[in-house]
Amino acid sequence: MGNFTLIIGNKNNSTWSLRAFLALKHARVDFDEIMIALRPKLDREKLDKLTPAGKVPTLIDDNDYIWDSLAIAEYMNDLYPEKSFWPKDIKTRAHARSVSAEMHSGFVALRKAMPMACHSIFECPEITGDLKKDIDRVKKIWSECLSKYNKDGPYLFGKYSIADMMFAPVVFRFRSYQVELPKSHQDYCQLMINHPDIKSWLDDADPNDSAEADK
Ligand SMILES: N[C@@H](CCC(=O)N[C@@H](CS)C(=O)NCC(=O)O)C(=O)O
Repeated sequence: MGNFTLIIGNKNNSTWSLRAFLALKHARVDFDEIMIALRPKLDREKLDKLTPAGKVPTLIDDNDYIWDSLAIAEYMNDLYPEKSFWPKDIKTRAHARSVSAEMHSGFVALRKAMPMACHSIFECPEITGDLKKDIDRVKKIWSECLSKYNKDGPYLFGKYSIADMMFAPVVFRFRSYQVELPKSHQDYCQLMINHPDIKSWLDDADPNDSAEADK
């Protein structure tokens, strides 16, 4: 089923592309990739030519386009429900959807202050104001999830799910900017970095793609 092409940005930097890539990997489908440079200079012409919304990620399935990371993850869930993209329990699933939607629509200060560069290590910026609020909120979500669902497994909702995919770029941000974390969060970050699907993304990410775009 499916003849998939995933259009993505530079693997070292494109957080939204990483999430969609993880959804396709979790579905265990074959797919081609088209990479559009976001850094150091955005290839606007190619992006607008190949994607309906002028953004990555965009999935092409035969002649149909699905854009936006969460829509792509949901599409994989619809096509392959047996792959357990979301927790089975209805209340746990509602919780997982809530934190995923929160990640998808918020955390602007975190995104701005700590752009992803998977392979890089930077000095930690001063953690105050909205950045502190965002980091504290991620920590609260992780603490609640990891303590509530740890009987089912080591991921946020026990088994690996779309919620982990949505937070994967945060794992890299925390590592790159050396954010201090409690032991349970450090263990979660290490577990994510060791996940084979995340490793395969990292292996292809070019460390020379910097976090900052050319001005
Ligand atoms: N909410 C969208 C965000 C997509 C997005 O902003 N992608 C960035 C790259 S990570 C992009 O295409 N930027 C190019 C632009 O905005 O011109 C999603 O979840 O997929």
